[in-house]
This record gives sequence, C-alpha cells and structure tokens, in this order.
Amino acid sequence: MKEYKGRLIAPKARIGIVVARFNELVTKSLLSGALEALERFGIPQNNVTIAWVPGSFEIPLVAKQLAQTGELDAIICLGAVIRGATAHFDYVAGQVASGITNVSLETQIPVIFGILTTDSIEQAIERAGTKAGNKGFDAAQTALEMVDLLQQIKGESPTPHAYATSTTTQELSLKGKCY
Ligand code: INI
Repeated sequence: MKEYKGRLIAPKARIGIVVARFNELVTKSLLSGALEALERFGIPQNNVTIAWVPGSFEIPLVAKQLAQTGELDAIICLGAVIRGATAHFDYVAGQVASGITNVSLETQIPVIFGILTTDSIEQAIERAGTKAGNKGFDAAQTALEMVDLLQQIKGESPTPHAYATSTTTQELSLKGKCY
C-alpha cells in the first residue's frame, strides 16, 4: 500500500501571501499569524513574498499572477469578508472562493483559502488571533503541508517513513518548533 502524508517540513518552500486591505484590522492579524507559522517551521524571510490588494475580490487575480511567475511553491490568500450590513458579502465570498480554487487548479500549486467569512467583525476578530485561534497561522501550516505532499507525489521529497529520523525533523523538535 502506498500512502502519502504531507508534513510540516518544507524549509526551502517559497511562499507567496496575498492579503486584502479591506477589514485591515483583521487581515493584519491574519498576516502576522501566517508569518509566525512560516518562521516557526523554518521558512527564511527571503522566501516569502507579500502582495496587498484592495479587497478579497481582487485576491484571485493577484494570486494567479504570482503563481505564474513560477517562483513560488504555494500561495496563501488572506482576507476577511464580513456580512455586516452589505449585500456585497455573498458576491465577494462566493467569487473569491471559486476564484482561488480555479487558480490552484490552473496553475497546479496550492493556493490556500485563508479568508474569514463571518457574520460580524467580532467573529472575525475571534478567528484572527484571539478566542478561536488564528486562521492565518492555520493557512500557512496548510500551505507547507501541501507543498510537502505534492513534492512527495512528484517524487521530489522522500515519503514519511524515509524521513522518520531526518535531522530536519529532529532539529525542529529540539528548537520547539514542531507542533
Ligand atoms: N472586501 C473584503 O475583503 N471584505 C468585505 O467584507 C467586503 N465587503 O463586505 O464589501 C469587501 N468588499 C470589497 C471587494 O472585495 C472589492 O475590493 C471591491 O468590490 C472592488 O472590486
């Protein structure tokens, strides 16, 4: 039986982050969470590219442009779409979700959905580093796991059993950088 399992070890991964300015109070915290996760899992700052866009609706286009440079292994999309009083919610939330999916399938790299879709600003704040974790941190973890998983499937990275005693894993554990 062959089984693939992505791990949180992709120290050479080159990561793009597309982050929306709309609801910046929230998205800045998502970005901090994502950067914290990348640092914890050993990604050098030089491997990270950040692009700010006006709102979540603009994320898919910029994610696609970044993906097409061929210089990134995964892209993390961060935004906060809050229902509030605006009729925009359903259009923006729906379009950004399908747009991100399309970019990932078209460009064949992981494009991670780190977009909060909440009924209120309070719920968004809870998911951006307060009561309910940080969706930006989670999105970055997902990106690294997917990079490793795809590299295994393409034969570019050893499968888990071969890596069991790798120094990379040990070093990360010793530094307290493994979750
Ligand atoms: N953009 C968001 O990122 N979040 C929102 O909650 C939001 N609402 O509610 O309107 C929002 N709108 C802006 C949109 O993303 C575009 O920037 C704008 O429509 C211009 O294309």
